[in-house]
This record gives sequence, structure tokens and C-alpha cells, in this order.
Amino acid sequence: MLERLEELRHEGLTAVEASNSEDELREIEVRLLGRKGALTDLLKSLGTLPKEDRPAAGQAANRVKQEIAAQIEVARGKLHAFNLATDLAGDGLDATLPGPKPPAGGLHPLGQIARELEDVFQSMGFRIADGPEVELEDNNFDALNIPADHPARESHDTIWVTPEGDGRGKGKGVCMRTHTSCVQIRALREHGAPLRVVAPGRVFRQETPDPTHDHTFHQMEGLVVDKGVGVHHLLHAMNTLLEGVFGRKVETRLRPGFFPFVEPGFELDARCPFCKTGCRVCKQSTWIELMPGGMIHPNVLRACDIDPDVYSGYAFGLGLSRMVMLRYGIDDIRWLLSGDLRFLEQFRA
Ligand code: FA5
Repeated sequence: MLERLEELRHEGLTAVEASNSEDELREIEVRLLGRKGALTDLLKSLGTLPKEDRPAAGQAANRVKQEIAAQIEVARGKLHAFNLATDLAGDGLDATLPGPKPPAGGLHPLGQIARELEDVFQSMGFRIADGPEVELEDNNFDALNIPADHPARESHDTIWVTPEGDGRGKGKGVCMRTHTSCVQIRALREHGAPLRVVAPGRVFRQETPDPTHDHTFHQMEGLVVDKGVGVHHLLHAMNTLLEGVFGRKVETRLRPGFFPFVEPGFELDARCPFCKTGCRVCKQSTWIELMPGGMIHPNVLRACDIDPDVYSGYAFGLGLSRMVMLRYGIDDIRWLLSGDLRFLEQFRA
């Protein structure tokens, strides 16, 4: 029995040593160690030995079985390492090649224009201001001299966060800001006069979207408060802004406009770039409303503890989304926040 065991051990270890493939190793495994293998058969025949010889023979057979199994595993490991090294060195795979590039993001066209304008205004001494998108009624309406019964406060214009009857109309409501003009109040209350700020940001209105209106869109507020500020300063700022974005003179017109927080108030319109005689974008008027502005109403200054007999100021509220439309010839504002990559990829800087 022990002789046969030694024969099988020798046969097994020699075969493993000489093997070159996984298939050969598998074959040795089955032939010697498998359910019907030679070593298994030998173990089964232990019962034919005299009782006192059985334990020693059983232990010896198990040792041989384990030794061959361990050598097969070692040979498998070597084979695997060899195959991998061959693959890496072969023609099929160059491990030094860079992996696939993760797709790179880019700035949204709204972000691009906002940054350009921030640069233009920062170079003129303006600071960049910011405010929350969920805003207090006081900042969005009251402090801006907007009367308690003004239709803009109605829920068909404003998206309210506080429920009806919960302080709304008494200056204690909370809403999604409807314009960036509320940043005027925050900035003036925080920094006082004199002050120059621009504040780009996202605003929200109850609006049925159409080619030039969205319920969520972007504006950029501008504000200057100082001694002796006049309408001519406002007009200069508006023209600088337009030239900064378009790099050329754009045909514009100025007309009177009413906003409770400015007096006098203006509307600056830009000539529609999509038509000569009227189209659906300009609603057949050949003009697109772009940027209202005016001289800050004394009540707004007072609400921010600034003496209107000492200081005056101007403010404007650029429709940033419409500016992007005009600059790139986009004939529907709804593309801007569509998240459609086919659209966005055209604006990679
Ligand atoms: C205002 O929001 C004022 N806060 C602007 C202002 C600031 C006036 C400072 C005076 C002084 P208005 O609602 O007109 O005004 O909006 C300003 C600009 O935002 C418009 O000229 C237009 O370009 C853009 N705009 C208005 N509504 C929408 C909309 N639904 N979708 C896209 N752009 C819009």
C-alpha cells in the first residue's frame, strides 16, 4: 500500500512539474484526486488492510493527497502570472496607453456671460453680491416700495413657500425670489452707502413658458449708490454692459417704464436679431425687452437706512437669459434649462 502511495505521489508531482496549461492541471487533478481518481480509490481500499495498519496508511494517503493538491495550486498561480505577463507584452494590449478620458464638463452659456459681465463690472469697482433664492417677502417686495396690494405679489405671479394667511401680504411671507432686485436690499443693508454691486442669479415666477418667457430664468442686478449719481451714469453702465457682451454696438431703444422701486424708470429694448419685420420671438414688435432700470426710489434708500437727501443711486435688472438668446441667436429660451447635451455642447469654451 505504501509503495503504491509513493508511486502515485511521484507520478502526480512529476506530472504537475511538467504541465503547461490549465487543462493539463485539471486532468491531473481528476485522474489522481477526483471522485474516481487513483488516490481516492486507494483511500477507499483502506478497509482491506489489517485494522492496526489502517490509521498510519490513512494519514499517509491524506498527506500525499494534500501535497499533490497544493502543488497543483502553486502551478496554477505560476501559469496565471505567466499568461498575464505574456498578454501584457504581446501586441494585443499596451498597458502604458492612457485609459478612456472621462467626459469633461463646461460652463453653461449663462455662466459664461455672467462671468464675463462680472469681470467687466469688477474692473469698474463693483463688488459681486449674492442672496438666497428663497427670499423674505420684505426683501422681495416691501423694502422695494412695492405696495401690499400690488398684483405681482399674487400667487398667479409669485411662487409662495409660506401658505396663504401665514404672514403673506404683511411682509412676513417667504417666496421664491421673483427678481434679483431683493439683493439690492440685502447689499445696501449690509454695506450701506456708497456702494456698487452686481448680482447675477436665478429667479422664479408663475409663468407659462413661451419662446421668451420661462418660469425659472436668470437676471443680473446692478446697483450704484453714491453722492451725485444721475441718469447719465445709468445709461453709461447699460451701454458698457451691452458692448461688453456683444463686442459691438447693439441697436437699442430707451422708453419710460414703471417699477415701484425706481423713479424715473426706463425699459431698454434690443433690436430682435431673428427678423426684420416681426416674428414669434419678438411678438411681431421687432424689439426684445432686455434691461429695465432707473433711479432708486427714495423710499428704498430709506428702507435701508440711507438718507436720500445725501445719496442717490441707479439700479438695473438685466434679463441674463434673454441676453444669452440674443448673443447666440437662440430662438427659444426653453433650451437654456433643458439640460439637453446636444444643445449645451455647442457652447464649450
Ligand atoms: C424686474 O424684474 C425688475 N426687478 C428689474 C429692475 C431692476 C427694474 C432694477 C428697475 C431697476 P422685469 O419683470 O421686467 O423687471 O424683468 C427684467 C428682465 O428680466 C426683463 O426685461 C426680461 O429681459 C427678463 N424677464 C422677465 N420675465 C422673464 C421670463 N419669464 N423669462 C425670461 N426672462 C424674463
